[in-house]
Formats: sequence, C-alpha cells, structure tokens
Amino acid sequence: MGSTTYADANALLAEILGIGVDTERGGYSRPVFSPAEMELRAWFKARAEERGLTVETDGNGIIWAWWEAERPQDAGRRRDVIVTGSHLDSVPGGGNFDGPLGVASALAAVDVLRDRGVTPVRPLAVAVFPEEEGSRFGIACLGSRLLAGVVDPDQVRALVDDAGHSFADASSAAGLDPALIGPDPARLADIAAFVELHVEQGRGLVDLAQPVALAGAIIAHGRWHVRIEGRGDHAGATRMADRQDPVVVAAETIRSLREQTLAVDDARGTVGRVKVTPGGTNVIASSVDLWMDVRHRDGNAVRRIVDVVTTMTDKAADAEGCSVTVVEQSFSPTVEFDASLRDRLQAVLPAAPVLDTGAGHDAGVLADIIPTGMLFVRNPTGASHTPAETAESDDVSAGVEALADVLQDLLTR
Ligand code: HGY
Ligand code: MN
Ligand code: MN
Ligand code: MN
Repeated sequence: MGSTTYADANALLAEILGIGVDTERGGYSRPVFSPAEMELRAWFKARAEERGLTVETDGNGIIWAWWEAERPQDAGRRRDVIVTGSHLDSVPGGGNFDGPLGVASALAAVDVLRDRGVTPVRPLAVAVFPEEEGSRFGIACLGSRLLAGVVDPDQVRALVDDAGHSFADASSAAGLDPALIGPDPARLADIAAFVELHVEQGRGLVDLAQPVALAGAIIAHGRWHVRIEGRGDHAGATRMADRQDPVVVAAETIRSLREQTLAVDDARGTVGRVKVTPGGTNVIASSVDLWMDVRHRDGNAVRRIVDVVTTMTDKAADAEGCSVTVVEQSFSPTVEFDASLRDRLQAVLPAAPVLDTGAGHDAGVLADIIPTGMLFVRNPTGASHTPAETAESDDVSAGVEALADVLQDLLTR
C-alpha cells in the first residue's frame, strides 16, 4: 500500500497536528461538529477507505469503519462484531493524543493484522464517537450514551452550545438527520466486544516502567451546572450593603468544593469553567455560571460532596440575596470492566499491568451493555487535557502491536 501512514500510528497522528490548533489557549480545540472536528472526520474517512474499510456515519454522529469478514455459515448468531476506536473531539486547549491515539492506533492495527495475514471470522468496526468530552453540549460521552439509550434523544436534540446552536442543528449542519438521533439496540446486540485504546491520563505506567496497561475500573464521576442569579449594577455607585453579587456566591461554591473534596480520601473536585455575565471590570455581575466536576471511586461520596457544596452555596446565596439553580448534567457510577474479557486480554498481554483510571471514556458507558475493555499507552508527563499530554513514539508503536494482538485473538477465535 502506498500510504505514508501504513501501520504507523505516529505518522497518522502527525498528519492531524495542524487541525484545530488553538493559538489563543495553546493546544487543540476540536469541539464536536466544529470545522476542526469535521476535518478530522474527513481525515479518518479517507484513511479508513484507503484501507478498504466501508465507512458509515449513524444518526448519532458515530462513524463506523467496517472490515467485513467472510462470516462462517453459522453467521446467523448474534454478538459477533468486534469494535475498537475512540473519539476525535477534544477539550478546549487539549492535547493531540486524548482520543486520536485510539483512532490512529486502530487504523494502524488493521494494517498490522493484514501484514500478519489474519483473516477475521467476524467483522471489525473502527468506531469514532462524537462529543466524548462534552465540551460543546455539556454531556460527556454523548455519542455512546445515545447509542446505549441512556440519554433522552429529545433532550439531546435540544441541548445548546454557548452560541445557542442546538445539537440537532449542529448535527444536521454536519449532514446528519436529527430525526435518527437515539438508541440503536440492534447494532448493540451485534457487538461481541469493544476495546478502546487510550493515552494514559496519569503516571501509572511511568511508575511501573511499562508501555501498555489494561484498564481495571473507571471511578465514578459527574458534572453539575451551577447558575447563580444576582443583580447587576455599577461597581462604583453601589454601596456594599446594597449588593446582590453572584460572583461572591460562586467564590463560596469553589472554596467549599475544594474543602469538601480534600475531606474525602482521593476524591477529585474541579471547577474548570466559570462564566461571569456580563463580565465587565466595573460591573457587578448579574449572573454567574460554573460547572463542577466531581469524582471518586465511591459514587455516594461524589453525591455527598455535591450535596454539601450545594447546601453551602444556597446559604451563601441567601446571605447575598441571590438565587441558585443546580442541574446534574451527567453522572457515571464506578465501572469495573468485564472480568472475563479483561482476563482474555491479559492472556494476550501477560506483561500488561491492570490500572484504574480517574478519566471517563465511551468504553465506560458501553461497559454496562457489552463486554468492554481498554488499553492504556504510557504518557511520560501523565498530564492530559493540556498540550503537555504526550506519548513516546516507541510506546505508540507498542500500543499498536498490543491492540493488534488483542484484536487478532478476538477476530479469529
Ligand atoms: O473527562 C474525562 O474524564 C474524559 O477525558 N472525557
Ligand atoms: Mn478521551
Ligand atoms: Mn478527555
Ligand atoms: Mn474515551
């Protein structure tokens, strides 16, 4: 094959380095259905078709690139499709590996399997899930949640981004039919296993001096949108006693989230996004929006933290004459990956340690419905959701070989 990227995930990743570069924030900003992500979708489609894969995009915006198989006579049995893949959308100012590494490694693994002369007895699909980060429409892993039927399609169609564009409008602008947004039980019933390769978001593999790990569990995590309404006014003409300043209440929310999170061993609580309206230096804000991201192995601990912080926020709002609304955008309990599939992957990759992760993934959403596993590739910085996220080219290649080994086992037995 004349492709310059044949069996080479590093070369595939290098090809997209120029897409979605965020000159303001640094790193990459590739929101779902944005020009940048659409360019990445076109790149994936071209690279998949070049490999003879049949590409389709479903109503939820999930891309499926099929390596059909000469199914044996008893192909009537269900549950025999193997799926691998990840996502191409990013957080604002993210790295080039979170998502694309899994997609590029899947394409390269197909090349490796072909080089090995592997003839699959069941189909393989390389999948690209939209809105895994939830950066544009607020709900993480939105594509896999739609596929799994765990979010309401009408609610999703009505989700709006910061510019007021609905998911329905954005998906139709991307050439999709919003009427097709929703669960796909028949497609799910056909899937025997889903394996997602992902750059490690942490330093577990660095500390263990290993290139590749298997995922054990994803800790519980949720997102809450907090909106605080006050009364806008002049910064100089308004006496302190006459103020209803929502920023003061937001400060209390942020402080108490840190305090409550620190009080629970190994809990993680973050406010990474705050929107002050109207946002003038000499203007007392009329409202503040902030989003809380809270995670812990015990889902009940996550909820307890959020409940306490919400109560503290209500108290601060009362004292300041402000009102508060809190909306839960998503919550995922701790997911332990399917033990029998993990044992099967471990038999193929005996040297791979099993690591838990604090990062959410589409694999975590689908794990409730189909046998799902994950491979992690070493990230020397351990950092993610930042341009510092990286993976050494040797480890990227080791990840491709490991994924090919795992897929060969799943596709031929
Ligand atoms: O937020 C996460 O854990 C994932 O990177 N979407
Ligand atoms: Mn990811
Ligand atoms: Mn991510
Ligand atoms: Mn993921």
